[in-house]
Amino acid sequence: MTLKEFKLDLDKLINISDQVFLVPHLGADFDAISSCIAMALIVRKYKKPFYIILDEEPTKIEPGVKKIVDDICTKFPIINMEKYKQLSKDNDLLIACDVNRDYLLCCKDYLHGFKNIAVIDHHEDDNGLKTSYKCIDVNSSSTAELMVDLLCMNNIKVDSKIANYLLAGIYLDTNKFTKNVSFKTMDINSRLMKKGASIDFVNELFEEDFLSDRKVQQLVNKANFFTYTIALAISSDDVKYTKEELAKVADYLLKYKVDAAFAAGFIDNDLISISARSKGRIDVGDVMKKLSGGGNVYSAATKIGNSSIDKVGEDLNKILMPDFCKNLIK
Ligand SMILES: [Mn+2]
Repeated sequence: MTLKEFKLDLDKLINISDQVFLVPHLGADFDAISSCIAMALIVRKYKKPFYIILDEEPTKIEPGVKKIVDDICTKFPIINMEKYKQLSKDNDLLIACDVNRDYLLCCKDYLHGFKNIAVIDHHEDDNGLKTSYKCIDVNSSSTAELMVDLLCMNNIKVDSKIANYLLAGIYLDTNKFTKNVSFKTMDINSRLMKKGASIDFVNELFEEDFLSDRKVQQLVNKANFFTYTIALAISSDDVKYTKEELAKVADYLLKYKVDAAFAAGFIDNDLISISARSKGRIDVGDVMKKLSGGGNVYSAATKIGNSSIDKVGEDLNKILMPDFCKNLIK
């Protein structure tokens, strides 16, 4: 549905609900958290109780996101799942921001407890969240971009802080305005900057941790440009990465003359993750689907349990190898 239709539905849904819960995807990033905050501003207009559910260990939250959370927690109620279970009633509305897959929600086992569910997102719809109240725009750079429009439709003005958070969301999902950027994105950026958002502030949120960045660059060094258009970085068995670090490796590799980049490494004992990025000519979402993951043309990922790095590298190689090469090898 269009954003306008979604706004009308949201009007109705918030009005008929007793309380509203807002939830970002697991491993909340700038786009997800800023979208929740913007949505909270909209819900607040209706004078309904609302809560942002963030069920993550403080140490596991991305440092920049943690800064935002620490900053807003006095103004916006942020709760964990324990608290949600105490607060939950019959007539609750859940709004999922920057996510449309049930397994990416901390409340995935409690979805039956919500009277209604609404979704605003820019990721490909995989119908994981069963609801007809969905606004999914895969052409939008980010959910933050959609939220700025939705705030405007609701006549809600944001202060410079929240404008900065939304700009950080767009900055992240466009890999610093290098992909997925349309004139619309730039228009929204300009509107946020008019409200006081600044790239300096956003850059500070993006400051890298030295050790983590060294790890990222070490894996970048291992990248193998095994065809003319694809870069593939496979980590060794003894280093553990975060999903975000693998995403940074893939993002970084896109600066070279490649169409797509993949980074694979352990993110936990017995759990390997692959992060995939593309400039648009190769559909990495399609590639990741073949390894039970998902995503869109530009950005995708998967997790693989009980395997080895070598095996994952081989599988990925097989999928990526052009068919005429496969025939030669046979
Ligand atoms: Mn996003």
